[in-house]
Amino acid sequence: MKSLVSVIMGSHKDYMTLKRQKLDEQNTNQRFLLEDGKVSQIFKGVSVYITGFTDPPSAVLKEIVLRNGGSVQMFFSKTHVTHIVASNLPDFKVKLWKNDMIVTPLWIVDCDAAQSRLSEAKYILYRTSENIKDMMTKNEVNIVKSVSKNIPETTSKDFVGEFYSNSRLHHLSTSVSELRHEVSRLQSQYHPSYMPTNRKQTASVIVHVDIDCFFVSISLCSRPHLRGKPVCVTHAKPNDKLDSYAEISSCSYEARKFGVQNGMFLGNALKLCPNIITVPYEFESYHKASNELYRILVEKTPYVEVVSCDEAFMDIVELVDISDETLIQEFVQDLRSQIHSSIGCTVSAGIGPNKLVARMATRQGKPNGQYVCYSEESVQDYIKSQPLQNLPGIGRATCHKLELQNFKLCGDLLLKSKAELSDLLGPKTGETVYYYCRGIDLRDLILKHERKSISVEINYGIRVETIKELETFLLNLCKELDNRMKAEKVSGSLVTLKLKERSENAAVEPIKYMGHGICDNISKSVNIANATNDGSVIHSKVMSLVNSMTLIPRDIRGIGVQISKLKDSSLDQKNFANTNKKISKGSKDVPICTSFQCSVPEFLGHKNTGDVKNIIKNWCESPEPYQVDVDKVDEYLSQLIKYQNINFVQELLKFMRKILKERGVPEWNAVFNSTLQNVQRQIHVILNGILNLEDL
Ligand code: DCP
Ligand code: MG
Ligand code: MG
Repeated sequence: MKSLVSVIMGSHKDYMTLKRQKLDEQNTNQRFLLEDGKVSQIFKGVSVYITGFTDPPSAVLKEIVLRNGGSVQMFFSKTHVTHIVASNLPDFKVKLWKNDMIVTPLWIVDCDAAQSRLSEAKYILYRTSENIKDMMTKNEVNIVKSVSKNIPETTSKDFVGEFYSNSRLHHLSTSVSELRHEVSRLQSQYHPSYMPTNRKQTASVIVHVDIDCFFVSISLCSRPHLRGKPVCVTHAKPNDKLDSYAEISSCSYEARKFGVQNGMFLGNALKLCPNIITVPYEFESYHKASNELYRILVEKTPYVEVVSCDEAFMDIVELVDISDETLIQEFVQDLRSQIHSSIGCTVSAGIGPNKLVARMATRQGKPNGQYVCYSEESVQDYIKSQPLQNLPGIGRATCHKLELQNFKLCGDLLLKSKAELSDLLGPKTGETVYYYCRGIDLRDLILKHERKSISVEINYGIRVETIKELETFLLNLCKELDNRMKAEKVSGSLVTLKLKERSENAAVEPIKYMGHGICDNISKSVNIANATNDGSVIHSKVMSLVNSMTLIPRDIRGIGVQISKLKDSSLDQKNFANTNKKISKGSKDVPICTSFQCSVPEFLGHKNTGDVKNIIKNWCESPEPYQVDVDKVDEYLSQLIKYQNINFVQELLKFMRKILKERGVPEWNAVFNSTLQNVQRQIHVILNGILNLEDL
C-alpha cells in the first residue's frame, strides 16, 4: 500500500482513498480488540457517519457500531456512508443530505439492545420523498397518514383558535408578553410614582426565582395522590407507546431520577421510566399562577424583570440590608414560602450580584431550595467550578468548540484573553464567555419593553388545496393578529407574509403527523401607508403579496403573518388628507345599515353616510390619490363588509365611480380598480359572494 506521504503530491482522491483505507484498518483493529475476535454482525455493511451532538455521545455510538461489525467514517462521502447518524441537523444539512438515510442515535442503541438489525423506518430523522419511497418499496413503513388525530381542517374557522388554545409554545410566548403588560400594570398599582427604565446591575442584589417543575406542580395541586411519583405533562394519551413523539413539557423530579428530562419525547421517557404518569396541560391554571407569582414580586419592588411564565429576576437592594447575608437569606426564604402558600408550588431561588450569578445559583438550589452567591470571593469560587454548559445562553456548539480544546469548566478559561476567545468563538460570544467565566454580567435589568413586531404563525396541520383556501386561512390568521394587536394596543405599518413551502424532494407527508417536514422558507413584505390594527386591511395587503407570488397551495406547510413598525394605537391620527375641513355640517343623517344586521363603523370619526360621502367626494376630486387615503378608504370598506353592510359598500363604490368616470384620470382609475378588487375578494371570502358589477 502506498503511504500517505507518497501520495501527498498526487490527487486529492488518492489521498482520501488511502486515508479511508487507514481508518477502515483502525475500525477493524478496534473491533477485534473489543470482542476477542467474536464480532456481532448486526451492522455488517453498515458504515455510519456521526455528526453533531448526539445522545449518547458519538464515542459511545462508535463503540457500539464497531462492536457489532459496522464501520465508522470520519468524513462524509456519498459512496462510503450508508447511514448518517444525527439528533438534529441545521436546515442546510437537511437539504444537502435530503436523499440520504439520516437516522437518530436511538437506532444504533436499539439495534444493539435487540441484537438485531431493526428497520430504520421508526428512526428516520427527517423524511424526504426519496427515503420514504425507498422504505415503501421495502414495505417497512406505516405511512404516517394512518395515524388518526382530531385536527380540524386548515380552513375551518376553528382551526386557528384551536391550534392556539392547544399550542404550548404559543402559550409560553404569549404568556411572556401578557405578563410584561401585567407587571407594568402592577408596577403602577403598587408603586404609582415609579417610572419604568432599564436598570444597571451595579450595586444590585439580584434574586432569581423559578418554580420547580412548574406545569407538573400545578397539575399536582388537584392530584395530591400523585405527589412523590414520576409524572410528566404532555399532550399524549395515557396508553401511548414507546414510539410516541409527544413532547414532555415538564417532568417531576422523581421522573428526573430515571433520566427523564423536559423536552424529551414520551416514547423515550417510557423507555427510561415505564411507570411514568402523564397528565394533560392546564393552561388557564398556569396563567393564574404566573400572574400571582408576579403580583407577589411586584408588591415588594417595582424592579422585577419578566423572564418566563415561572421565572423572574428582582433587585432587592432597597428591601434588605445587603451587608448582612443572613438577612438576605431570610428575605428570600419568606418570599419562597409566600409563593408556595399562595400558588401551591415550591419555588427555588438564587441570589447574586447580577442576573448571571443569580440564575446559576438557582440551579444549585433546585428543587425547593435557595443558594446565595454574593460576595466577590464566593462568586469567583462558584463560577470557576461550573461546567461551561451551565452558562446561560451559551449554546452547545460553543461548548463543543471549547471542549475540543479541552476546556470544560469556566475556571479553565481564566487564562484566555478576550482577544483569544473572540478569535475562537467570534467577537460577541467570545466577549460574553470572557466576562461570564469571571462572574461578570454587563446586561441591564430589563424593566421596560418595547415590542418591535407581532406575529401569528402556524407551522402545524397546514394543508390547503387552493388559493381560495389559503385566503380563508389567512383571513382567520389576520383576525387572530387583529386581536393580539388590539390587546397590545398597537398598530403597525409593515406587513410580512411568511410561508414554508415543501422542498422539492421532501416527502409529501413528513414523519411528524401533519408537521411541516423539510421546507423552503419564503418571506415577503409590504408597507401600509397608515399604521393599522385592522385584520381585514392586513388581510388585503397579505393577499396582494400572495397574488404577486407563484405558489403551489398544496405544498404550503407553514403560514405566518407579521406586523412590524409598531406604534401605540391610541396615538393613531385620523389624518385624511385635506378633507375634514370640507365636511358639510348639516347633511342628512341617513342610517348606513339598510338591510343586514350591523353595527355602524366610523369613518374618521363620522358615522353619518352623508358626511362619509362628502369626505370621499372631496378626496376623489383631489389632483392625485394619496396612499394614506387609499388605505383609509380600503380599511373603511373592509369594516363595512365585516359588518355585512353591503348596501353602503355598493353605494359608495357607485358614488366614487361616477365622480372618477367624469374626471377620467388614469391614476385615479387604477386606484378605484384596486379598491374594487379588494372589496370583491373580501366579499368572496367573508360572505362567499360577489358584488354585482352591473349594478355599479
Ligand atoms: N416549558 C415548555 N417547553 C419548553 C420550556 C418550558 O413547555 N421548551 C414549560 C413547562 C415548564 C415551564 O415551561 O414546566 C417552566 O419551564 P422551566 O424551564 O422552568 O422547567 P420546569 O419548571 O418544568 O422545571 P425546573 O424545576 O427545572 O424549573
Ligand atoms: Mg421552572
Ligand atoms: Mg423556568
